[in-house]
Amino acid sequence: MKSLSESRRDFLRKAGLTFGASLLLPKAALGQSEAPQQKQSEGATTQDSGKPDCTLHIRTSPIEIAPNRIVSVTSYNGQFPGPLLRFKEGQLVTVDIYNDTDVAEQLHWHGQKVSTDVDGVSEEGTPFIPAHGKRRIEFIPQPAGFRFYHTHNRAGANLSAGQYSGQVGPVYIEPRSEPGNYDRELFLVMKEFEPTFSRGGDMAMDFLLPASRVKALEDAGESAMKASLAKGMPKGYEVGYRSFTINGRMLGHGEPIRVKQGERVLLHVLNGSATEIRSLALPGHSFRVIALDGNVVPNPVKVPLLWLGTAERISAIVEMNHPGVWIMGDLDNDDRRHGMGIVVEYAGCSGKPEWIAPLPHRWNYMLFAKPAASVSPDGTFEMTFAKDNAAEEGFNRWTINGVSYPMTGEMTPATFHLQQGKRYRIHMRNASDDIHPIHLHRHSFELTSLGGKPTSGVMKDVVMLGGYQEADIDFVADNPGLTLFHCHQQLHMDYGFMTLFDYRKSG
Ligand SMILES: [Cu+2]
Repeated sequence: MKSLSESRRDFLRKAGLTFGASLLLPKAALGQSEAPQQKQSEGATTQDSGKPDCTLHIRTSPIEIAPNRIVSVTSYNGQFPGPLLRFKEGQLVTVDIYNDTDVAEQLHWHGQKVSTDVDGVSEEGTPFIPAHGKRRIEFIPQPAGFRFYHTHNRAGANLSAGQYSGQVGPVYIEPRSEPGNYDRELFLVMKEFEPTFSRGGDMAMDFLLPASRVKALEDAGESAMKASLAKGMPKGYEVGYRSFTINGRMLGHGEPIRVKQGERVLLHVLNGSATEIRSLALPGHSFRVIALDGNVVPNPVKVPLLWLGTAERISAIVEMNHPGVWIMGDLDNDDRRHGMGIVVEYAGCSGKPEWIAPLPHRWNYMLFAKPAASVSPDGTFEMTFAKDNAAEEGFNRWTINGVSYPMTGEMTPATFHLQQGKRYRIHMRNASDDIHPIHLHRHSFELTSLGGKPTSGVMKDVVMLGGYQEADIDFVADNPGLTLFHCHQQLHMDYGFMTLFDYRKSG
């Protein structure tokens, strides 16, 4: 039998890649030829000649998620997930992006501190990669850690567009010095396929700590929903999926992760979903969380299971000390049975993979934090998020402070104005029962308060804000230009849940 890494290498070779790396790498392979070469000039202009460090082709292609179960999606280089891109922190890279589809595209470098010209977001003014056209970009990868790339097109009612497609790929930016307490690393991308609309309303999920809700937000949200339903309005559309995958294969249909007793495996887990919150457990094992969204946490502790909002990443070390053949999978029985899992097989063990549901455990970002620090920001923005049930042709319309971002795809003036170098706080209030994975572009932010409890030291670029909850995030305005802020749930961002910050380079 081939190992996972060998089989993926075969796959990559067959896919005709010009670069890329296996998603499963022995530690010894880190920093080898996959990493882009160092460039001489950091201030180089974007010229179209010369060899790029990597090439991405956006194209429609069949993806086999299980034997004879083939979905047709827009992908990167004809594969799912897109190739793992390994960059070196601070070393300029050149990327050629070809768009072989009929639709203009945007490729967003999620979690990176890049310019608006490169970020891959039309709302910030990044040029589109034209249909059947090409764009060459250059940027300095930063900060170090686990990032990813994905499309930033609006999908609206089109379930083959935006992140419903297969346009998701991992990025690892190697730090100048690698923390070394593991034997090998493994990238896992969780992603659903074959989306469909439903009108049932999503089930409320309630796994976040602290659990404290704000009564005023709850009253406002519940009464708005009651009033809408009383007028005979059905609930707004939600998205469900027929198939579920890790690294593009349904549970039981990919190569197992083969491990040895005593091995310490560093998992880099990405929730690549367009709309879903995911969880992950491995029976009899725990996860020592060392980084959230690629940023090293101050307090790396063990937890029995992981929760990830859309676009969140968790890097965690699993010590393989419980031999057997296990299903590492999502806690949701239905989703796991429809594919959201991967088999972990110890050397010398055989038999049917076993799933044992973990004991209930709630997810609390503050477990990984430092004690609260009293830092006062230079300015605070108040934001309240609300839902107009089914108000936009059957879709829920989303607002920030009562304003819905225009759905035309055109550039709009920024709502929030900043000054370079200042530290800002966003006080977020969720007047809906949905959990929102809130994302800020081109900056990392620090969690400073969750559910009314102060905290510090956890740096992220996406944070889940619970139903009727409030939270504070702080960021330093250190990357001038238009900066998009939005919910990462595709249906929410596409129907208004976005706004823009702006500030100029000073001096
Ligand atoms: Cu949302």
